[in-house]
Amino acid sequence: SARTGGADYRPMNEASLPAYLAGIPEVADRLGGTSVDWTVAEVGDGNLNLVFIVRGPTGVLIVKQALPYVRLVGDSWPLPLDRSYYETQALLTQGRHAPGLVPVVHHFDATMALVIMEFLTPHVIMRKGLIGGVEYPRFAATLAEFMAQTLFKTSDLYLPAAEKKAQVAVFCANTELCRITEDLVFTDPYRIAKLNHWTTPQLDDIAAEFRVDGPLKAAAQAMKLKFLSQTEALVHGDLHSGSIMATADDVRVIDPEFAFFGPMGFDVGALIGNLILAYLSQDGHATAQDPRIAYRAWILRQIAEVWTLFEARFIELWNTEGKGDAFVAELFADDAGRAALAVEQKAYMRRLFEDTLGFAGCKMIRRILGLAHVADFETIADPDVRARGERKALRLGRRLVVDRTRFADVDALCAAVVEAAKQ
Ligand code: SR1
Ligand code: MG
Repeated sequence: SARTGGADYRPMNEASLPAYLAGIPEVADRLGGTSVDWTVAEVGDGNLNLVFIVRGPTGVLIVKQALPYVRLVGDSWPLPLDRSYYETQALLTQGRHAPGLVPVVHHFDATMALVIMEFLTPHVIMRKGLIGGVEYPRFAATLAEFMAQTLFKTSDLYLPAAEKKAQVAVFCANTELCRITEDLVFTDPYRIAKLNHWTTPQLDDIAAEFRVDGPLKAAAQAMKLKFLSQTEALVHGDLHSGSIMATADDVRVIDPEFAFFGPMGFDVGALIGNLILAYLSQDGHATAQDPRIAYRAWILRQIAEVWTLFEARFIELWNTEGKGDAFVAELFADDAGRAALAVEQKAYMRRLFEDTLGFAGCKMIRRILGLAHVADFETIADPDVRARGERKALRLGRRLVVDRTRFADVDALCAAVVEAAKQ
């Protein structure tokens, strides 16, 4: 790797980490005591990295270290350690634009491809909460704010051209992580691929159908072209419910190792697509005591609110802080200019909404037919219930990708989710 690793890189373990951390004074100070007082637990359950919780007498920290391969698959799939650098850069940029909405970075070690950050407690991964039927009152407002701030303020609507180009340059070599998305999200689900799998033969027919579905394959590749070519803003790159940690009154976005300058709709679509997966999997988590009727309605409201609040905040930022080299503010200072700008803004948000739907559909399909699945469905023990939900998600995902320009608004999207669930 160009930015990380080297001869001294070694993967940490629970036994070796304390001695290493003792050599970083500001970290040792936060933990308090000495290394013998610290307890370490490796808790990583993601697809790529090691994650440790380190507890000391006066502090608790998260240590996240990149492995030189994909943890989910093993060392047969090498992966650059540089993702740790990109994650750190993204956390710092997001933290500047959306303070308090991402974990604070305390230390980055390029050689060890390791970042030490704030331990969030008593937060839980939101996907687990969605499976458990937990409502998060701050979710929609926080994610709308996070996306509006981070996407708007890394775009040409806010940044001077030279600064935007300099930032693009920082992230432009996160190519291997982008490559994972390019293959796993946009291509593999539509062909026979070694890593594809699904959890029941009940999906064999629909998987085969998708592999010969010309309109779907063309539309998914059109979304892939946007992903490849639109350098719109610094996107998180993996903004699903497993990248969010929440409590009743605090919501944070974690894990931006897939960050790069790409289409804004990729983040908004990932989020909404994963909310739809949560909605369509509720049959598998309902019980006689809790049929999840009210909870489904809550998820649906989050889909509508995330989009509505995001759209309103983005336009507000554009009107109040639109000082970038695109849509030079000076040109729109009079009444006629303001009216013309409002028309352009409406068209911009409409295009972003359509991108959001297309990316949401791609993300839903890949989580059922591709390599990396989601616990929302994987934890449903009954294969019939699971397959029924997954089929609904696949059918709706297809509709979002192929018919993304036909949805009038977010209410039409919500209506389609309700309709899909009934089928
Ligand atoms: C090989 S990595 C598989 C997936 O895990 C991450 O969370 C990303 O979504 C990636 O596509
Ligand atoms: Mg992740």
